[in-house]
Amino acid sequence: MAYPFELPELGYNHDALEPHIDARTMEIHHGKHHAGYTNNLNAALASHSDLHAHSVEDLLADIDALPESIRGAVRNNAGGYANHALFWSIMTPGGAGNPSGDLSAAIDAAFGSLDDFKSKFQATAGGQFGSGWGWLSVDGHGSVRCFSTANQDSPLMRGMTPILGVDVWEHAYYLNYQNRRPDYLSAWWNVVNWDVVAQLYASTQG
Ligand code: MN3
Repeated sequence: MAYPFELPELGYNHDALEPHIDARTMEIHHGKHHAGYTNNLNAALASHSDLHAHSVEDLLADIDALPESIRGAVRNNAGGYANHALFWSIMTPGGAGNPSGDLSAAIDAAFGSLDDFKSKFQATAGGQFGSGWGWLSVDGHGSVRCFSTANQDSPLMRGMTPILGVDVWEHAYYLNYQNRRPDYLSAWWNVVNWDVVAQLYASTQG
């Protein structure tokens, strides 16, 4: 996937994640916010044909190599493009599966147990000041790491591969939860597609 980037399909209806994420939030989030990042990313790259073959992952992993004139725009909008594409893909109506096999072992090794990971993840994402994301990412040694990033910054900018991410920008939850970010994060586990997360983890293991 490279320039021109296209808004990915959701893969489910706007109301499919209710009651945990409401249909209106999904409409605006996907159709306006994600579409905006997509359009702005393409606009930033339009006159830089030397970058048109690059994947969004490559752009983010090598962000410091980009021309200064577009670096900020690509950081924000390639991040927004990739983060949301992952976010939609790791959710499914009613959720799916539970960590098992290698992913389960990696989570246990890093955090002690799945419940301990969930607690840390919720505290980390809940504690991100202002807008950003909470992540489970795989580092260069194949270990899983939990941290948050500000704005649309991607774990790819730190040399890590995100496999689970939650959007904690207010646009992701405000209509339904207002200021109650912790309630949104607690409910969010109900729509996580662990089967996809496990596939993403497996794809990082040479
Ligand atoms: Mn968002």
